[in-house]
Amino acid sequence: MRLAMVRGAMGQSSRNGRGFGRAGVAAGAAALLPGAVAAEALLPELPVIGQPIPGGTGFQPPVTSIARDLIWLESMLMVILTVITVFVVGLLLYVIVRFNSRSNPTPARFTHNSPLEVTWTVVPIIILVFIGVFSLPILFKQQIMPDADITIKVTGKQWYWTYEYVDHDFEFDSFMIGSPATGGDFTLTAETEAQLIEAGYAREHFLLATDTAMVVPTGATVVVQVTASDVIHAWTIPSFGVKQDGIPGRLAELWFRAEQEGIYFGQCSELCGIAHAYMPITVKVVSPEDYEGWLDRAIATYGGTPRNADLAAAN
Ligand SMILES: [Cu+2]
Repeated sequence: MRLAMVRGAMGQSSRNGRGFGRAGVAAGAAALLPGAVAAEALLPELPVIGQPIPGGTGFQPPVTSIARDLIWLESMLMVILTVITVFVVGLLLYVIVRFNSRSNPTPARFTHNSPLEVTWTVVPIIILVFIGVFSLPILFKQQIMPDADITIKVTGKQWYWTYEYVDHDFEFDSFMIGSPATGGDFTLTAETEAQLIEAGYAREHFLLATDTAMVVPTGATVVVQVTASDVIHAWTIPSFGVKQDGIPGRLAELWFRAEQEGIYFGQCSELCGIAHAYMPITVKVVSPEDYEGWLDRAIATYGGTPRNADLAAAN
């Protein structure tokens, strides 16, 4: 386990054109990657919308049609299951009071009641069909991939995420701010807090904010291919209503179309080892213009294929 952690923290040194060992730059905000800062620094300040709140029990604000569908379905199911629960508890109470040995000393001896048996078979079937009529279209909407405007391959690793913008041939890693890769030790030190603020987050975003974020524009259909390189991880953004296991050797897909600019957090949702709690997910949803600017800077920073290369190849 220890070996794996060291590898996770140090194995990035020569990738993505960053020619320095990460574990070596453990000092202050400088530990945040210059490349990452260059690509993201020029983005406008964004409100944090998708984050957990202390004591919260509801859903995070939905910003995709998938998330709204899920919340609607959950509310509808809650009504059905409340009615059923109240009905069953009422029946139990009625039986306890009306048919105990004191109030009903001589019990009836019959064993079958065909109309009753048909009813308790048919009514649940009707309830399940009714639920299926609403839940199956929502399930198919999630699972049938629309044509993608942007395709991003996400790979879960012990314990960070790699985002590959496959349309432009570049990738970058995303580490939690405060993890060893950013010079931290998984605790909220003054240094980590300074890094959070430097990167545009606040103290409360410790354990959620990452050094680099996945950046997508509003209104675009984003297809995310989720996989893993070592053990099973799971990629999720609650505000988007998406969650998908990343399984080594398999490529699963999810999609979303985010409607509101802002910062959205998620966390690895499959127990994946000792630092499972320290591989959060940050997605920045920006305007299409800001996305274009970020994309150009990211291509330059991470060594992707410049966008005019497609035109040149076509000529
Ligand atoms: Cu994980």
